[in-house]
Amino acid sequence: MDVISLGKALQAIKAIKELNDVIVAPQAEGRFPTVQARLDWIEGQANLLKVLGSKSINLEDGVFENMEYAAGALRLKAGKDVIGGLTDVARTGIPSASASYIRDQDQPISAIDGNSNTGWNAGKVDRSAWFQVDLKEIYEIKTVKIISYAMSSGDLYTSNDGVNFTKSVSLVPGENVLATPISTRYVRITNLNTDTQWTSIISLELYANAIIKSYAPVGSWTSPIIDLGEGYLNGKAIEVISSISAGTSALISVASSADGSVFGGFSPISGASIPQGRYLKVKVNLSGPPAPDVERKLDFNQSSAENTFAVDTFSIADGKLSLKTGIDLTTSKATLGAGVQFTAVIDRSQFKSIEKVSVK
Ligand SMILES: [Ca+2]
Repeated sequence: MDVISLGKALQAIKAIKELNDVIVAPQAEGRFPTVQARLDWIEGQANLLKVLGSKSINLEDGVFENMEYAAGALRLKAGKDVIGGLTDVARTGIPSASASYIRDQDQPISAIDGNSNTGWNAGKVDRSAWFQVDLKEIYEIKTVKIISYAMSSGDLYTSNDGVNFTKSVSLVPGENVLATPISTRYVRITNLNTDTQWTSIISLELYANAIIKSYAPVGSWTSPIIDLGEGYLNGKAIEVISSISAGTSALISVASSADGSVFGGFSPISGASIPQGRYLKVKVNLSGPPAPDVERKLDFNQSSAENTFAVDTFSIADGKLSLKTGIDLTTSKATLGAGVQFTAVIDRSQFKSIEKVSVK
């Protein structure tokens, strides 16, 4: 993937070598009075030569830190998906349909456009017609809202491969709150019973918790060592042939070495000026926008690991986290005259004030 290209003298050096081969070759004898004159001429030509090509870097190789190569690009490493609030995931899906006839003005997209004045329409009664949405991810669908011109019932099929579909639930017009969420990537609606009316879907809404992709906030990629060749003269420029996603910052820097072993520090590319050396390494630092906040609810009832708090003698978590207003103390009992004496020790330093002491 040629995202980063080093404009340099490699091709030029090759050309010089070819030039040398020709000029020094036997058929060129006599053109120069001495070998030195011959070499002087070659040197002069080399100075006139311009860069003829470039050397590109394979982004799949190198050292990755919180970055990865995917879909032809360097990107920040994907993290754990963040679960968002309930949303109509059909709206961002890919709609399609099969029917013996579909009216030109009533294409599948119209069923998921959020507009109640438009719809997908098979144009006639067609019980075998189906409408489908590829949600592009597997979602847990909790509620299905379907509006048709005239349906009385329909069937919802699910699939994760878009090929093998299984009947999941029957639908009624309007809102269908599912007893058990349906886990699926593809949703297909068929057997729409529209009696004598056109088989159609004006609106299909599939409510599931949004899945928000998260990525490492920062990362870097360092290229393998780039050898500009034995005849290296000087690096001319580094060109970044790419686009950077909105919200992502990229810093590209270069380190150079004369021997391919000891490299200087990385310097950000500025204009056409790059560190000079036969061997180069390119480093890309990416940083993305802040990860979306995860919605978390804490109920302070010690019911789960996330909800478990270390409470001490004076604090309590029973649906809310609070300080105790009463402390039970261990007492000792002794006979005192005709009655009984209870004794307990209160550590006065633990309390701001003591309102009441009572014996149960
Ligand atoms: Ca619509």
